[in-house]
Amino acid sequence: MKRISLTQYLVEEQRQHNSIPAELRLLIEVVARACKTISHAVGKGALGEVLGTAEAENIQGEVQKKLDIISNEILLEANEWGGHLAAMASEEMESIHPIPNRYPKGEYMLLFDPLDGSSNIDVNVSIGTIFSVLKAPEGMGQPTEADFMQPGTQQVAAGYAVYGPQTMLVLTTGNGVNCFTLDREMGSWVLTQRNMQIPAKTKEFAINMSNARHWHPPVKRYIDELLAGETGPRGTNFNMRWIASMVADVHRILNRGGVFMYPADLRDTSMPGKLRLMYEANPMAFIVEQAGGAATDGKQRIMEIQPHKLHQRVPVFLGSRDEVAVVTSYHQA
Ligand code: AHM
Ligand code: MG
Repeated sequence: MKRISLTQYLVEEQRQHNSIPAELRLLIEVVARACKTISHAVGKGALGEVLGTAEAENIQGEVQKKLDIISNEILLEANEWGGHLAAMASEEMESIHPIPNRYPKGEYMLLFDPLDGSSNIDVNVSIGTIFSVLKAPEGMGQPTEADFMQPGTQQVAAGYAVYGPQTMLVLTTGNGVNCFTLDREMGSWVLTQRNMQIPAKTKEFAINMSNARHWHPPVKRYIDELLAGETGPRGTNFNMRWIASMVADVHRILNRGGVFMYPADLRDTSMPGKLRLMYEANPMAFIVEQAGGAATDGKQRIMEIQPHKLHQRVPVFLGSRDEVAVVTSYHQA
């Protein structure tokens, strides 16, 4: 098999479709390199003294794991000096991170969840990094949070790395979804799946069932129907998977279909749902749509939501098109 590296893929993509400007290509390569470093730290586990809890809490009041902080620093350091970025924002930092004055500034803005699936870090279950790239507004001066308030449709690239039995990078620049596997000996990303497609139909769903008593009626109705099996209204048996790492759940859905849900529930008042629009929902929605799937908040396309704050949370329903359509229609009924 002829091996195509991430660099070769990006260069050829740029030549054929002109869809990846050189600056964006370099930016993606830097992010991919940072993910390689994170993968290395994750792989060391206790031997690298990276497991366990740090003494800090993040902006959401969540206890930070050591690897949350290490991954955040790796991404910041890797991306600061390249000259492609105007600013960054991270799930782990309260406010945006402008590029320090000692470095040139570029025309892109990078957002990331440095280590998603934190509850799985210490138990050796797949975790990941999620990222999203926006263009800086024309004539932007000193970057502010307002510059980031762009709907997901404005993303120029999005991707995730999943640190599992294999480390993989899944990427879209708006021209389909491709998957690269990290060759750990060579230290390079090798194209292993082209043009990933999510089957429109599925018999598999993913939701944290322990929240069932708090769900709103449309979600309860939808899940009840799935659970009723072949004698119920859906006339078929559904299977359930819940990894509690969004990257790993989405990766499974990209490969064999399924529907992933993290709904708002009765406990939420000001902050609906758990997942963050800018670091989790938008990049995953872009990837899923580019793979022929769908992503809504129950009412509208996630990528059309106008953000109003950096750490905004949203309900998420994504994956196989037909199932997302059903659960979304129940919210409209
Ligand atoms: P995190 O960014 O703090 O790791 O939280 C996000 C994660 C998702 O990866 C996952 O889908 C969800 O939280 C799991 O939540 P729960 O523990 O409620 O099942
Ligand atoms: Mg996270």
